[in-house]
Amino acid sequence: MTIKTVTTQPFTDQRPGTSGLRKRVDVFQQPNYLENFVQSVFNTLTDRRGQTLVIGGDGRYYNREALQIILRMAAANGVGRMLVGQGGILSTPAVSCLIRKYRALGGLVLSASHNPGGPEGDFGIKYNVSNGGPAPERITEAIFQNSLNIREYYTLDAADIQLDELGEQQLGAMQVVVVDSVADYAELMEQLFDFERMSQALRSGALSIRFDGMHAVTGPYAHAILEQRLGAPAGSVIRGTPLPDFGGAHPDPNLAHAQELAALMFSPQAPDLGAASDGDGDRNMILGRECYITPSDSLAILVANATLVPGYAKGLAGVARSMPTSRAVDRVAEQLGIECFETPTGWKFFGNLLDAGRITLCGEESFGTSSDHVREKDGLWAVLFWLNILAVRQESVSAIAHQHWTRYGRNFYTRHDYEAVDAERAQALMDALRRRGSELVGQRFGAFEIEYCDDFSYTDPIDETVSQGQGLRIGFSGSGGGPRIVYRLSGTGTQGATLRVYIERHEPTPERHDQDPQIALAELITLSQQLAEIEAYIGRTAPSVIT
Ligand code: G16
Repeated sequence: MTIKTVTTQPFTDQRPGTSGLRKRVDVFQQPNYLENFVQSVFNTLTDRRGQTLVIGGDGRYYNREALQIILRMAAANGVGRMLVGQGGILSTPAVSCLIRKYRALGGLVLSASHNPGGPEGDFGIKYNVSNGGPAPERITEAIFQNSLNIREYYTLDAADIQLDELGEQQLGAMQVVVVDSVADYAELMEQLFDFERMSQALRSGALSIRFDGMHAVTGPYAHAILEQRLGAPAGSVIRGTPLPDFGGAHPDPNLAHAQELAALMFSPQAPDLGAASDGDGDRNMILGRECYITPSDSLAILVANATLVPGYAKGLAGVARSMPTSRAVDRVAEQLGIECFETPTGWKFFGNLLDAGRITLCGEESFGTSSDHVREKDGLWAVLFWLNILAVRQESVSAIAHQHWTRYGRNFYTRHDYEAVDAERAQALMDALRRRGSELVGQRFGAFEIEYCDDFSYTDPIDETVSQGQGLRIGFSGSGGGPRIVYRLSGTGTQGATLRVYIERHEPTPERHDQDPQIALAELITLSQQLAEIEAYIGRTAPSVIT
């Protein structure tokens, strides 16, 4: 088979964001757009010849076409072997698992995560390195620089690979192995969790679960693990078939987009545990009967209960959270006497700490939690972790959360997103707030006095890479770290800009733990709008999404 060299022109907008390159489908469908980015990845991988790569996606619209294009280009670029998920399907944590297990050079994830799919929706591509985690900034930046100068790409004149047939096929000199999308991942889960105990509880009816696959990638994983291996009754997994447009819904596991599940969990028919995962299976949402657990609290509770789970029975080396995530986990780490790191938003920032064995569990407010078993956040892992805790403690999710808050206090937390706003206006808002930072310190607003205002900068403790401009933090004086408001512009949106405002305050008094967070945080929410002059800059009087 002959290798074809195709002449191309650079696109100027291929800088990866928080998690790879995400654009609207029609942007990716422009002639040479995907090819340019993929060739830029291969050009950056100077040691790719003869190596193994993993590839799979969340099944969204354009997944299969993109896969065939990338496979041909991989063969033309000298890759030795490609492991592909059957039907082109692999969840993000499964890609991470396969890269590690088969010692691959890296992998490509085709997904725009929780963003909507379909011809009018979004598509995305992300490169993961040999530890199984997202490429660090120095690599994504090298890919971007390459994309600005690209003049040609390489491909093969070859027929499509049969993506649905398990086993080996040949594409030019490259071997393509279509692998079972679920098997290796399920095996890894069995090593970490007490499957026997969970299975007994689920089969006897002592424990019940409803898992919402949101018509995205985790459906097949959840059917196989929760229903077939653990014996949860059929129907425990809803919306379990991946669809190219996710059934027309947002595959975003939060109360706004998993409405059927949320309604069930606040009804008399609620099972013990309700959970959902996103487009590519790395996010999770946890609910109990009449009880929603914020991702920040979920991380803190998993850390506090980790030794109940076989894979973590020896205890944790340390933990980490992204900066805007609530500080609930910090309190648990302090009591356990382990290190707690604060990193910028983006899973890639946990990679070095995990590789160095400094942390075992980590998480983010954006519905992401995971451990050192892979180098991605892992939705189903978090659900199994909760199931394992419930099977051991035999208490409700709500009781576990309330006991946790009684011991550590409750970090009331909310995130207000102002989506699809004018990008220049949003940047102007951030610049103005940054400029005013020093004059705000010491000012009092009602009961709140500003103690610090800074632009978060992170120095990686392992390789000392510095990442600046990671979000504006306004901290108020008070006990338990003091209330806090954080402002950031999202790095994953595809339309205009999204302003994220994260609001948090610690409440030590148990009698006040049952308040609605929007009420418990009402004054700070108003203050967050005033301090940044949100209406004046972006013309919005209320957020588009509240989580
Ligand atoms: C990605 C990243 C996460 C990040 C999230 C939100 O998640 O992997 O680390 O927290 O985006 O980022 P931003 O606030 O910049 O939009 P996912 O699930 O979208 O891949």
